Amino acid sequence: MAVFGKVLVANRGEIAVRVFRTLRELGIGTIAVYSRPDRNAVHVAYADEAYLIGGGTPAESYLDQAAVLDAAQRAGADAVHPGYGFLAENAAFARACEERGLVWIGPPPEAIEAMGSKIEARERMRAAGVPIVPGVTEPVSSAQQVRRLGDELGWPIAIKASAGGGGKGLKVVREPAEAERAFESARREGEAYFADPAVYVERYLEDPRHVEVQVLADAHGNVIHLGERDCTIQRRHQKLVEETPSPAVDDVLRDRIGAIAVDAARAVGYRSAGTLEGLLTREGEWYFLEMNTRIQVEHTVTEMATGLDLVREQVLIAAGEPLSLRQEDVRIVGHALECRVNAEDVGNGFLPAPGTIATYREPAGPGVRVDSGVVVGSEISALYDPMIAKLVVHGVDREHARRRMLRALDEFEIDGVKTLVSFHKALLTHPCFVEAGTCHGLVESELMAARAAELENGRSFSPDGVAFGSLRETVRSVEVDGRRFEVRLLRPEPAFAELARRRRERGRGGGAGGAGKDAIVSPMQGTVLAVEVAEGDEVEPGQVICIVEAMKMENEVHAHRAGRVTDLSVAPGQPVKTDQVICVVSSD
Ligand code: MV4
Repeated sequence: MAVFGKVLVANRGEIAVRVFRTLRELGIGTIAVYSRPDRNAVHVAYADEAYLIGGGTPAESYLDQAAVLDAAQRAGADAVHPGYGFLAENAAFARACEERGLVWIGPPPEAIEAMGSKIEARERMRAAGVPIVPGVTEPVSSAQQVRRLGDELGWPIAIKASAGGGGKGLKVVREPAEAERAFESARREGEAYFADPAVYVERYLEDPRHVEVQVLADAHGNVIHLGERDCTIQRRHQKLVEETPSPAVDDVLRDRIGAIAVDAARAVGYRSAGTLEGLLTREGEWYFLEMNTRIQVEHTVTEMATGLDLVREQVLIAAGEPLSLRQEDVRIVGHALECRVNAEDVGNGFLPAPGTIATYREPAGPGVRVDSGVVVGSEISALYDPMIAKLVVHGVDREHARRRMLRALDEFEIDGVKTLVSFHKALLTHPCFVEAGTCHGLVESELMAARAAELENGRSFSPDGVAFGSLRETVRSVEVDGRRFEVRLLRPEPAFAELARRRRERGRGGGAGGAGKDAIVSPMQGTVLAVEVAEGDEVEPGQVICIVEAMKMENEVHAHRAGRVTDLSVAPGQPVKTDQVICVVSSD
């Protein structure tokens, strides 16, 4: 007998398909919901039944609680799985499900709430004996208080939005003089995006690794951990590559942070799958950052290394079953790596690159898993997250997994939209990744963008193994006398420094004649929030020119040199495009 008759998945894309697959294995009927632009989406075709939701805009559909609940009722669903994003960490929605007699496949609403406020989460964790990053467990109310805390904790410090999470609203404050602006900016962001201006302060840890622990808790008091995931490779707090085990965690440290995570889950009465995010310092200290009360994008690496199905555990836990294994039965085997294949333009600051998928061929073979929700003809819409697929591999050790990933990336064929496939080839062949460094700054470097552009038409493997910075390889098919040959063209590759310089010059040059490399351009499409200089001002290198808001984050645009501000062409409230000239800084 199946534990539920039918389950509705309140989500779209790869995670909806991912959850449906497990439901089907469990003999449970699958119900999809979809927005108008998603009528032809893969998750809709996969499910047994599908319901159109959202009278509002398509972007709001999957957030329309009443519409989702109505669909559940119409379909006769027994339970709701929220996936990640959208309503996954919405305590009110979890309660609304339960009030309508629908089982919520997730944690108790009280646990979602406790962890949703990052300040409350810090206080709860501190009280439970969980190590938190040194700092406050109450809201900070003035810039003066920020300065005092900086003197107390030691500079630099981090200001974070209490309702933010995942680094949204994070401000690094290097010295007292920066406190005022960072404090105001963090509060503004909190208020604008989360309707909560509360901020808190932590010591800023330099060059940490992002190490998170997966936990499972059932309704019978059993709590276990499934080891850690290392998500250090990120860009603007978006994870790009995840792996398990962490190259920086040994068995002793794993037991220690695992036990901390289990204590933390117990302290909030947790149930279901959850993740304790933390920072690991070079000294081997692990500090709690926040808890994600949902299934995460990167849960797949843990599945590969443990052989478990985390969604299956979630469903069975929600049905009241005990965990399928005990802590001593958990085995972490080999090494798993995940690359997020987003429709993004690396050459243009990782801007989402919507479009229609024209060619699509997924890699396969030993140790390869692809979780996706697209086919040829699928529309990658600007309305939703640009992730096309997650490419996950498993190998006997990290180097095996890395090479397997490169092989799989070489097999992945996607046309019609720009993707991160070449970027991942560039990153995984870079010595910093090979040596398991933190690679801070590398991801956003010109070098990575240049290398990714080169790899766009070539393979990451050369006959001599990993090619990096020597010969550039392109493969061409030719036919000679009725026989087909693959010809490998090997040409010397220009030095990175030179390539990077040329890219930079191209990027800046576009504007008005004469402005040339003295022009300050917007690094992204967004809205100008504040202009910190006036026409004619003398500025120092690094001084803030203006603040551009894009994708719920404030970004400072800096002067690249000392000089005088002229041709200032933006004002607060005004939209700006990528590479649009903001002003010119020239020395007379
Ligand atoms: C930090 C930090 C340093 N000190 N907090 C928060 C959410 C996550 N996405 C990144 N976050 C950070 N929080 C304090 N007190 C540095 C980061 C951070 C980071 C951490 C690990 C690996 C990569 C990172 C990239 C940017 C910021």
